[in-house]
Amino acid sequence: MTSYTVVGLEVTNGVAVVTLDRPAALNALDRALKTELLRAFRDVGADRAVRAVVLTGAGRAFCAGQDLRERMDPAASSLGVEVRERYNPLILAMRRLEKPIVAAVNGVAAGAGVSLALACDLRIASETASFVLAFARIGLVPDSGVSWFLPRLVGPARAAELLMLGDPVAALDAERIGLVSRVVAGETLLEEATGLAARLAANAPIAMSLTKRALARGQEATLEDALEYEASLQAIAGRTADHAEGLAAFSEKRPARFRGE
Ligand code: T3D
Repeated sequence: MTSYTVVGLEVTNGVAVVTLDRPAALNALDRALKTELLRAFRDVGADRAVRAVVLTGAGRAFCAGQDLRERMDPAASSLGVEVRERYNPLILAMRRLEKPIVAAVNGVAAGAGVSLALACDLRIASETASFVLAFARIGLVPDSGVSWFLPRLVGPARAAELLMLGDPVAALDAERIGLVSRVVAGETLLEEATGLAARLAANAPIAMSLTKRALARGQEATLEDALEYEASLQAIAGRTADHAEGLAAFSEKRPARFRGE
């Protein structure tokens, strides 16, 4: 794997922990962080030893969104360029990563920081986490996929309220409205997230990857299309050695040992 300056990347037992590491700026996304984060997702995608990923932030925040100091630099690229060339590829890389990603939201997530959390497959948060759809507060519109992810998670009316008012959503409220699936004590967040990722890593990798595709397609498809797509993916999964291993483990009453084949 390549080296990083503002991203931490550690792989243990099939789980990669990717850490946004600019704590003094609440892990705000400057050019370097966006570039390294994209590279990190490409690196973990290419590493066969990695079977699940945890995304978290260093220090007291998850991610404060776009680095506003960088945005105020007169030499900063225009917003349209920045979103198209930096944010969109990052969000797509996360969605297309053929491995599950767990967001461990350790503190405040704002603006595009919320987008990063929403682009993950599962989200757990510490009691101190909060979500601020900060775009309207600074005269901007939702970007980095928020307008796509948020209504699907919390419903269109609540999404409109969160995006238009920008009020912070505390962790327990985020759990209540379906923004995160679980809230845990801050001290145990990383352990809980890596534990969850370890369970995902122990599953059959091809089935996990195809499940991610099925869920993505299901957001858009008609029932007929979704049924057909499921059938085509099941045909692929059914031919894997891991499916044979799953059946063998069932009949031998032992845990399956999936190898990604
Ligand atoms: O390219 C583009 O612009 C397009 C993309 C846009 C997508 C977006 O993400 S738009 C949304 C950008 N983010 C925000 O508007 C959030 C701004 N930050 C805040 O509202 C607050 O900082 C938080 C609610 C996140 C946290 O509040 P609090 O009170 O816990 O912390 P704080 O004191 O405000 O911040 C602590 C430090 O982090 C502070 O630095 P200092 O004074 O100690 O040197 C603050 O300036 C810095 N910081 C916080 N957020 C950002 C940031 N620095 C740069 N960029 C930030 N986004």
